Amino acid sequence: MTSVVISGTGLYRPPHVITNAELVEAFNAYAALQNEKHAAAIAAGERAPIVPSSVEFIEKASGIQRRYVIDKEGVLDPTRMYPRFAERPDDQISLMAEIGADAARQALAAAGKTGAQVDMVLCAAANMQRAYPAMAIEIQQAIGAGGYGFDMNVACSSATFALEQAVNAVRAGTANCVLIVNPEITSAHLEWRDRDCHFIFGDVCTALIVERADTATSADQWEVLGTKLATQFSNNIRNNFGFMNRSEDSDPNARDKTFRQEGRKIFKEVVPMAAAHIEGHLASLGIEPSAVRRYWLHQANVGMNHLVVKKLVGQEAGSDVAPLILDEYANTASAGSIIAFHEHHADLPAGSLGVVCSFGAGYSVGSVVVRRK
Ligand code: CO8
Repeated sequence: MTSVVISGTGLYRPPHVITNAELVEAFNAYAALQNEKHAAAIAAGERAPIVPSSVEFIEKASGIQRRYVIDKEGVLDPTRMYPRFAERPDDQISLMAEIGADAARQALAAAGKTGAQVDMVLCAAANMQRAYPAMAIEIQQAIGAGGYGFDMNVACSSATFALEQAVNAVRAGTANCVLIVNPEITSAHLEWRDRDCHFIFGDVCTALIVERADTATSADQWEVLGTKLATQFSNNIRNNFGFMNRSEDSDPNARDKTFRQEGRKIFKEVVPMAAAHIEGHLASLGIEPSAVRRYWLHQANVGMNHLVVKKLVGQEAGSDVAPLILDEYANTASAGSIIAFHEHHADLPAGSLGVVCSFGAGYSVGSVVVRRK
């Protein structure tokens, strides 16, 4: 079987940071404005007041300290509470493709490849800017790649699901060098006016180069030993935004047209699902969970990651075993586990085993077992 490696990674980090203190200040200003506007209805008991948010809650419940965003001003404007992006003409590169191409160029440089050597581009993310033409094809053009490209969406598991498609394509000989990008502009589909989830997400874009081991020249190669994907239907993470909204005569600004979740239920259901998935995948490869040097896990909640690793290795594992990037980046949907891999793999010696694992909406779980060459 053709040996396949991850030979380069890239990371686009947006220019603006929002701290929890700034976020809570904006949310509480929004709440005060709304409560003032609806004071009569609130006094009459017809409407519940908006309860303020708190930095302490956010840090204790999630582990998130701050997040990067492409536009800060719109998000923190209490009369707006979502980012402001200028509409671009059709002859200008789209925002998703622009940050995708930026991360892609970094991954190409790390892998020692040119855009022209890429023959498959996967744009894998939790939301797409438009239906068509595919952002992947726009990125293909921007970097001068050949072959073909397409967009794919498996929410927070988009990157690991794309990794399996890339590995299979290289093994089957339908591609030699695959670029995966995960442009996650979560700020555009997060409901910043909802206290239960306004702190959760951040913007970012990651990129990976996946290629035949016999063509790879990078000093930093990770052989893919196996990939395993699973899905199981759940309504606990949902977004009803879609192309049929107009025909349904539904309100485009209704709460269900942005991200919403049942955070407690997800926590309870997804932790055992992810741990069992990883354990089963490792067992199929004859690997004990304790033999894995590093777990690069999906970054949604610090407690979730601690519990997944504890179920696997039977003890509290520190950040050396399962690095956290959540404190700095928040949840970046499909990019989270890839940021963890990008930032925390260089110190490991040849032969080290690692697992990249995502879990999220669908539900979906994807794991990729790798070994440093
Ligand atoms: N400030 C102060 N208090 C608050 C706040 C706040 N901001 N929010 C809630 N509270 C209060 C609640 O009102 C509640 O009060 P009470 O006990 O009086 O009723 C109390 O705090 C506890 O609330 P919760 O039970 O909701 O709090 P939790 O401890 O469960 O923490 C979390 C909430 C952090 C959301 C936690 O449940 C969690 O992280 N769960 C897992 C979430 C997760 O993994 N989600 C995955 C979603 S992402 C994904 O898969 C990708 C989707 C596609 C991307 C979309 C991009 C936009």
